[in-house]
Amino acid sequence: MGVFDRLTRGLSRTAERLARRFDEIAGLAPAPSATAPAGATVETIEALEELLLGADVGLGATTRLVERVAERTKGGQDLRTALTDEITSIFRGVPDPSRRPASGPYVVLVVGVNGTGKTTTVGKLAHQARQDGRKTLICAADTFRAAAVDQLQVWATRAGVEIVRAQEGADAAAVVFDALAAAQARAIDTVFVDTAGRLHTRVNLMAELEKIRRITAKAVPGAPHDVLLVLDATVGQNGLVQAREFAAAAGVTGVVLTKLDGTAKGGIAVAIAHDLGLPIRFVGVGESIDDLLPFDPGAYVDALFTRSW
Ligand SMILES: Nc1nc2c(ncn2[C@@H]2O[C@H](COP(=O)(O)OP(=O)(O)O)[C@@H](O)[C@H]2O)c(=O)[nH]1
Ligand SMILES: [Mg+2]
Repeated sequence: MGVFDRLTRGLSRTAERLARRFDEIAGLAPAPSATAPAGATVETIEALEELLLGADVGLGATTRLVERVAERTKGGQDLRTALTDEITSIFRGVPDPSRRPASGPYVVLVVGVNGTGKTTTVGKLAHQARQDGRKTLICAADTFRAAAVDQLQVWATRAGVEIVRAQEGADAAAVVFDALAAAQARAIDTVFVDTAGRLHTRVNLMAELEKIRRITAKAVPGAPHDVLLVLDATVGQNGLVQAREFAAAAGVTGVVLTKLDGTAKGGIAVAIAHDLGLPIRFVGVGESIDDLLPFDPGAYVDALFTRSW
């Protein structure tokens, strides 16, 4: 199955909720004619607003979308084109700060609260990197729970990549330093660091992530090249609150939106781009090793709106 088909399948719950109702709403909007002037009616716009909020697009993005869609339909554009264009432009308006180093390892920190899918995502990313022919290492910096290191070990074996791990309770930043030293000594191309999602307090966690960042920069100048925040799509708008906190402490450069397959509220992707100004880099559409897809705004919008039902 191609990437687009897999995205479509992953988004099917959201699409079902959105597309059917959208078709009804679009059906309410009369085509402009000599007697009926162009422009969606107030009822149509209100129904659209309700639909977007229900799909977790969020208040800010929804307000922008309905205003612009109303304008465009006044100009004679059809509702579907207006909406899909405007959603795509929200994604395209977000700068992507990620960069690959000219030399030395490309270092990616993976952060986020417990249960969002960090460890799974590190496994999937490592698998992709290895498939692309990169020499890949993963680092188990979630030292808070022994089970977390064991879980990452399983993914390392599955993906066929090296792992640097330490004992439970070891200093996470020290493990990262060791991993980066090993990566440089072994001419590794890509390093993914799995971090803790919970410590004794949230303040401790943020302090630890800051320390990991500092150590990373010390070990590999210019690193981390990416800090990926893993957000669980099923959590909805609460994810945005988490995201702001992590973005401030960890210098997040992009988002991985997981569990899109398990929610009808995949509109959260739009809220992330609009409210946080962060690019969505990958989406998780299942628990298997290849259930991670690069995020493409056009494909996302197509998967949601341009299917025939
Ligand atoms: N359906 C689905 N489940 C996922 C996805 N990503 C992760 N999971 C599941 O979410 C749970 C928590 O994942 P884990 O990687 O341990 O989260 P962590 O605590 O952030 O490291 C596990 O049961 C994963 O299999 C996804 O994209 N789709
Ligand atoms: Mg984990």
